[in-house]
Amino acid sequence: MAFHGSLYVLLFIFIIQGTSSQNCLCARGFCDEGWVQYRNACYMHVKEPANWMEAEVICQNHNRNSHLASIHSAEENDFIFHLMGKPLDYTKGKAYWIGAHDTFKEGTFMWADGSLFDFQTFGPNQPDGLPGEHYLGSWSLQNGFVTWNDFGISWKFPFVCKYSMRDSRCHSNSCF
Ligand SMILES: [Ca+2]
Repeated sequence: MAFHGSLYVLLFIFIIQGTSSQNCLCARGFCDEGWVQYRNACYMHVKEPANWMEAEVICQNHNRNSHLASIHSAEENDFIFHLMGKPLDYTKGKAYWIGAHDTFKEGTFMWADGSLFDFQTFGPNQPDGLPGEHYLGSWSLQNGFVTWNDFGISWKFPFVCKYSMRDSRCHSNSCF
């Protein structure tokens, strides 16, 4: 029995370690319920498809500091790709909106949350700025990383919301 007890303890430790190191996309961390923490921000995968503008409004309604997600590194881009379930075929709606647009000046993209547009990972020949294509979403894999495309607003995709914990009011036990 003692042997079995030890085995169960070992199994339990293994599961805990496996959860923290491999499946950490489900970690709420310090985020509000329904959100997943990555570094100092919280993310939410919204599965119901919407056009870009509808998606941005829905993100703002979830949390007062939330917008469609801005992305500032290849690592963050990869995290979101996994959070979204690695969707790849946008022709079947299997893509997702992120928070950039160039509606003010063609070719000059801005993040909806006001952060600096300091990282980009467009696919080949994108953004092509076809008429009405002002909104960024995921597009295709290149060398194992998902790239972006500028889409027209009429596409309906799932989307990812984000809020920075630095911008949030601290609740009990929910800030550093
Ligand atoms: Ca395009």
